[in-house]
Amino acid sequence: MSNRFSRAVLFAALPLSLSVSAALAHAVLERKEATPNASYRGVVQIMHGCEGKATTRVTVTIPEGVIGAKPMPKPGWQLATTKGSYAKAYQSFHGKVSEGVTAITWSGGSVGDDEVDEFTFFARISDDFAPGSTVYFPVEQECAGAGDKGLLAWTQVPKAGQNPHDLKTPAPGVRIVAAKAGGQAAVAMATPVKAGDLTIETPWLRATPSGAKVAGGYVTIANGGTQPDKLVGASIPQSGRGEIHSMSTEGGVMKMAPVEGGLPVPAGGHVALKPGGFHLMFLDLKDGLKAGESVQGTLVFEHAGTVPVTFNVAPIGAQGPAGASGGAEHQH
Ligand SMILES: [Cu+2]
Repeated sequence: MSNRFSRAVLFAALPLSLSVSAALAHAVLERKEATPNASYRGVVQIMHGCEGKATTRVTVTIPEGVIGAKPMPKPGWQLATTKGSYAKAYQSFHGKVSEGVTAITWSGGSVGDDEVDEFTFFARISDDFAPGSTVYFPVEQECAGAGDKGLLAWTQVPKAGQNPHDLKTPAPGVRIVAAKAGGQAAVAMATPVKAGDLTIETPWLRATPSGAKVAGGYVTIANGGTQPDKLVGASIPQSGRGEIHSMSTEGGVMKMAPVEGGLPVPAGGHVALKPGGFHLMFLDLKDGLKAGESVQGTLVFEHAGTVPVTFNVAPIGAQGPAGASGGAEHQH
């Protein structure tokens, strides 16, 4: 695609109020959405040079909360990385990480003003980013021989309430979206937790709308032993009180009620807490639950005692845990 053609397309597509330079001069990221707790393939696209001169250096800054960044080498370009400490430790596949690559530079090559090129890195978006937020990757672009016009800093981040289109040199942004249930970017399924004879599978919570005071929780508990047990309680830090509820339909109206004396987990059997049936109900919510988060909580059993579990938070209204395969869902 020639530069002339791309300009014509951009002019047709953009509102007239945009300044020509801001509209045409972006360094952009190819993928504009990412999921917390998942890897992200960042592709910085350089759409043209500076003042007609070729681009000879591209530097991308890896923001706090984006971890384990690794650049892809590029033939004809030298690669350099800056490493540093993160502001805090983040959970990764192999335990906590507290340092890593904070900037990547490709230099020594050339992208003509009438050419486009791409610079790729991989990184992991930590769960510090909530769905709905935007993470910015500032980019510096340098063109040899363009004098003081030869450095373009795509580093401006909109302030709260500011229209990103008002920025002259905006940093490329990536919108954080919740993992889709069943989607390939979904939160990794937690491995089942063993507690004595009990196996606790896929504890999950439903995200709450802002201001909500209650949240539903779901889990499947299997009992491989010869003694029955009972689920008698549950807790998460965001809630003042956890209860176990049943749900039934009476005269066409859904009713739920606390399960008196605990929910039996029969010897050699299992009990499934799921939308429309038995569920955990977390009351007196102090904080909302956001999709994509994981929440450390507990389940309390009459015999197995208090068992720590990690609840994954699925989107508002979800009928199953994030990352569940379709076959895991039962209709009722
Ligand atoms: Cu309930």
